[in-house]
Amino acid sequence: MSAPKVVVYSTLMCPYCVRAKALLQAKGVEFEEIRVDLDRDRMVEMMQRSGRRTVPQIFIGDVHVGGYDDMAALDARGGLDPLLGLESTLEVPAYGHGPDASEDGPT
Ligand SMILES: N[C@@H](CCC(=O)N[C@@H](CS)C(=O)NCC(=O)O)C(=O)O
Repeated sequence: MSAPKVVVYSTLMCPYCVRAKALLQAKGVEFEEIRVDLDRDRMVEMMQRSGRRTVPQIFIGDVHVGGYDDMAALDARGGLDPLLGLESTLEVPAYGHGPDASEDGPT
């Protein structure tokens, strides 16, 4: 599955933007950063797309995730990685499968 485009509308002096970018970077996700403090047209674009005026505003594909708090909450619910197209990191127990599982699995 191809990864959706991730866009972060941000400004320079913005702790929530720093946290949002750090979370995405920690997941190894590439994103486009749009500095709305440098470009008023992009600020207007952000407000029209999101209906909000605070930064950051994060979009994954066509989905408006919201700000940093929204993205962190989505991540805590396990909803962010699937939206980003990341592989699940859930470990699937091998009980009952394969040659070594017969003595280790639950009865
Ligand atoms: N809960 C929001 C808070 C965002 C926020 O307060 N951003 C500040 C900059 S770091 C902002 O846009 N302040 C301007 C305003 O409140 O109008 C989030 O997690 O993104």
